Amino acid sequence: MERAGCIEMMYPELEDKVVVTIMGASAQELYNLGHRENFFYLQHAMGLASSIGLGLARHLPNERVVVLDGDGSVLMNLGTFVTLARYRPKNMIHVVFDNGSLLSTGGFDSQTASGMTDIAAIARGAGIEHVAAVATTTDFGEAFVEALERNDLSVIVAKVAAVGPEHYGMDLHLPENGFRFKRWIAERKRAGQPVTA
Ligand SMILES: Cc1ncc(C[n+]2csc(CCOP(=O)(O)OP(=O)(O)O)c2C)c(N)n1
Repeated sequence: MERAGCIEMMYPELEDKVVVTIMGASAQELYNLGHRENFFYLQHAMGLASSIGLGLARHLPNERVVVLDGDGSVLMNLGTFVTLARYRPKNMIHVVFDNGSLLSTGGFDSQTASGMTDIAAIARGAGIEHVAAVATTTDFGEAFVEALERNDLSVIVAKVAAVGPEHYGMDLHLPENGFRFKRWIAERKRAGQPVTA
């Protein structure tokens, strides 16, 4: 299974969600489908997409937050699962694309390539109840639909091939993306989403 196909499958559902991605290939593959103002591509801060997602989910309880993460990134911030389990944001879906690789910076193996490290097991062990481990596009689609229907924190660990986009390059730098993303959230609030902060 390829991540690009999974993201393409998710794309129509992401229209009205608060979306945070890691940098590199995941960001590029989503961007290539067509940027939307509700997409935030977290550059540089490797590992922290789910932490930002958690903050957004708690701040915006009436929005659904979808985080697109990678194995290398999540391995740099394993404590995130413990914090997610503790706060259990019902409105957050955390997708970890596990390609066993640090693909965006040259394709070096990550620790999951060894077969020893099981990210889904780590998430379960941290106390997260709804964790799906999938390896086919059909199972991914089903897990994502179930997560959308569930009113609870969901983690999906998707085993994908270590392949990425042919070209990297987004005409949207971090500050501009950040300002526009913030504005999208503010406009949603003005349009009637209750504010809790
Ligand atoms: C703290 C830190 N270390 C290293 C990097 C460089 N870096 C950017 S993306 C990346 C690989 C990310 O791997 P993964 O999350 O598995 O996603 P993939 O690239 O495989 O899609 C690395 C090492 C960084 N941005 N920040």
